[in-house]
Amino acid sequence: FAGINLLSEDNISVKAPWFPKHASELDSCNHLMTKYEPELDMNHPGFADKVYRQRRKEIAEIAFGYKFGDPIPRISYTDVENKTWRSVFRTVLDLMPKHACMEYRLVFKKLQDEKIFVEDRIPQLEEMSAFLRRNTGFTLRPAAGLLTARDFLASLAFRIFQSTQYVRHVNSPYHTPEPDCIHELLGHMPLLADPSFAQFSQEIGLASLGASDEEIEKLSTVYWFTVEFGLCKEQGKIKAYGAGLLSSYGELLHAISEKPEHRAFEPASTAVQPYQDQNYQPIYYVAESFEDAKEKFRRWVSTMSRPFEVRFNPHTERVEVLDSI
Ligand code: TIH
Ligand code: FE2
Repeated sequence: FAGINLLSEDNISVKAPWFPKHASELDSCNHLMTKYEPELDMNHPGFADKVYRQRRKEIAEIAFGYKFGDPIPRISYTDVENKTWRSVFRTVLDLMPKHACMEYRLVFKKLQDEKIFVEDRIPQLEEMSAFLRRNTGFTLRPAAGLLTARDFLASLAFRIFQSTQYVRHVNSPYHTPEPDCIHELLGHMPLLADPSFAQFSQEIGLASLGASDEEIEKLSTVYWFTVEFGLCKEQGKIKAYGAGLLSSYGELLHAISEKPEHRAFEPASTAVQPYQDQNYQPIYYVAESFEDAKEKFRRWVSTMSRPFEVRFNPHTERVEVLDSI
């Protein structure tokens, strides 16, 4: 290992913005963006619904009080919340066989076999976290809402996914501009249990540690067009793997229709493409496969400016910082 040295905290901070070195430091990576909140956004379907806003507050408190290592408190979901879940769950069951990628379909089946995915109740984050842990080592921690890109991406470096726990408003089951637990559970969780995809997610996270603001913006754009809204090829057909498509009946049908533009995934150009976060995307990027996306991503990341390398040590749950040669 000639030329590779572990960097001390003092040396890192001269070279880059602060970032968490141990999974427990994610306790301070929970800064929220104030976008699409029912309290602030008049167009939010929950804006005029006092009961809904109160419920959101109650659930947010759990995330604010959460500390690394705590079990995720269970939520007793109401009949209305479970009903919203059921409507979305049924549309996924309906569309998935034809339009979701194979990796998603496989894990979905596993989740049904283990009775974690059933139509009449919302799965608890704690049971989902245990499922992910035994499949890829990913775990969950509760988030109060939409986090800053820097905080959200940092957690992925530790194979930790910050997940909301509240439920979208019953009046907009098939598309919402903000994440909610239906989106996290039906959109993200199945693929986080796939080894290749879990690796890709963690690599985006690792690349974000200590990155400049401009690089964080690029990485979150890549994340947006892959993990959230990615399409991929499977035996000549276009399939969905993006979580925002799999949790939104409305957008999935739009994405695979003739209406939007489909482009080949190419990190350097994808990273600078402005995106739509209030409505359906006008452009989607198509990956050849997860493996191909990962390889292209790695090549692109190696052109970034960070003057050191990082690697995750799963035994200590610590990120080690190496001086690059
Ligand atoms: N639009 C998605 C849905 O309706 O399920 C949720 C989100 C995806 C990405 C950001 S918010
Ligand atoms: Fe998401």
